[in-house]
Amino acid sequence: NQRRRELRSALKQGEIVPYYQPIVQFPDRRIVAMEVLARWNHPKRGVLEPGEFIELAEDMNLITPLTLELIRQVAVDMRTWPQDIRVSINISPRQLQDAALAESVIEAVEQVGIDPTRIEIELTEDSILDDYEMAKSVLSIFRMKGMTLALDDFGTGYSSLRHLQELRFDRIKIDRSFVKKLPASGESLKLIEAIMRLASSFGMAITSEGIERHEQVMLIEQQGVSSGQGFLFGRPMPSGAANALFHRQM
Ligand code: G
Ligand code: G
Ligand code: G
Ligand code: NA
Ligand code: MN
Repeated sequence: NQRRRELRSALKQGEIVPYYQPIVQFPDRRIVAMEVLARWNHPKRGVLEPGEFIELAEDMNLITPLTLELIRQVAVDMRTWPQDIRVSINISPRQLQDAALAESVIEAVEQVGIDPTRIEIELTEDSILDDYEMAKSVLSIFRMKGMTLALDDFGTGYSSLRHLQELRFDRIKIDRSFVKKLPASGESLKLIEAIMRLASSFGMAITSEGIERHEQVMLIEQQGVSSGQGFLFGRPMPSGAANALFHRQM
């Protein structure tokens, strides 16, 4: 149908672009990384969010070409960023079920010359469940290249503690639903505390998503969370705005 044709041509025309959301470290709130979030610069409908096209791209087997296209653009953008800034890239469940797809991501990274240790791969809990053994081996391919692994939206999915330990994630990203209820909710704070203890006993860092208020930062910092992301620090922005941000920080 028409949506499919449009998406296919959008990818060819360079209408799919990376937006960047800052990730800051605590306590100094310096930007240490950017999460890459896909956007569709639609000629008629304006800037479309992933909810409108990622699933379609998955259905059409276009998610890997889309990821590779983003990586190419990210590589160009990173050339003008400070050397120590890292990026976080989202990978779909389907991309974890096929070793060839992981290899092609790695190939793209090598081709464009990004240092793989500057890349973190973000995946959701559910993405490891379809074929756990396959997911495990695909993740080890990324790890061998020096990329780090983050478990996204933690606390909302179904992964078991055994998976968490076996897959050796470098980082857990606390889902924004936990942070949203702070500072009012003591229950949310307890959950964050528990996740924090779990992560540190497994040697994983924690990044909190969805930070919108200063009061939330203070509570989260007290828990020992090492970095955070949210509208308080910056919304997802196009590459020009990201560049300007680094210019100010330097
Ligand atoms: O960008 P937004 O802020 O609306 O992101 C919504 C969701 O879309 C995120 O949770 C993220 O997991 C997903 N997403 C964004 N960009 C990509 C991408 O390049 N690949 C995949 N697989 N998912 C993405
Ligand atoms: O939080 P941790 O101590 O693991 O951070 C290790 C390094 O990774 C930091 O020096 C910083 O450069 C980077 N970092 C911190 N948080 C994030 C994050 O959420 N995503 C990515 N890609 N890198 C991060
Ligand atoms: O799901 P994933 O963690 O990959 O998500 C990034 C999504 O979260 C994007 O859609 C982004 O716009 C959104 N997001 C990032 N920071 C905030 C925030 O502080 N508040 C809310 N409500 N959404 C946020
Ligand atoms: Na994500
Ligand atoms: Mn994320």
